Parts: sequence; structure tokens; C-alpha cells
Amino acid sequence: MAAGPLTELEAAIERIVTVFLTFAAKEGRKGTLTAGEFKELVRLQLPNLMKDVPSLEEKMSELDVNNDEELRFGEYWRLIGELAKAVRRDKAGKK
Ligand SMILES: [Ca+2]
Repeated sequence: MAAGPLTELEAAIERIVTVFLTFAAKEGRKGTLTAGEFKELVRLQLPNLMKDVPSLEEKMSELDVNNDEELRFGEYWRLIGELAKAVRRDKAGKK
């Protein structure tokens, strides 16, 4: 898809997608995150931004809008959106 070198934002978007695909491919269906994959993704990739989340089980069921016990890309994307908003709030507060 990319013709030239990716910009900072393009690279960031691609990274978000690649992280999802890498963790989703580890077990079960290749295109969705099981609870185990989700926990590993959070542990390895979101240890700072999600350190205050008390229960990953609850977070997962909150994100799992179609209740199939797995997270599809769109559900993961909602989490990324929430975290991005939190980062923005944090930066705005610190300025
Ligand atoms: Ca999977």
C-alpha cells in the first residue's frame, strides 16, 4: 500500500495494526484477540497506559461489544481511541 517512506503518523497507525495482528495470531482465531492474547498485549505493549485498570477481565468484557469472548479489530480500536483520549487529556493538563 505504501509507496514512499511512511510519515510519523502513518508509521504509528501501521504499528497499531501490526501489534494487533501479531498478538491476534498467537492462538485461536487469527484475526481476533482471545482473553489470553489481550492480557499479553496489555502486559507487553500497554504497561504504562493501562497500569491503573483494576481488572482486565472487566475491561475485556466492556470492549467486547458483541460478547463473543474475543476482541475484533474494531473493539481493539475502541481501546486505542480511549487511550489516545487519555493521553491527550494528560498532555493538555500538563501544558
Ligand atoms: Ca487469536
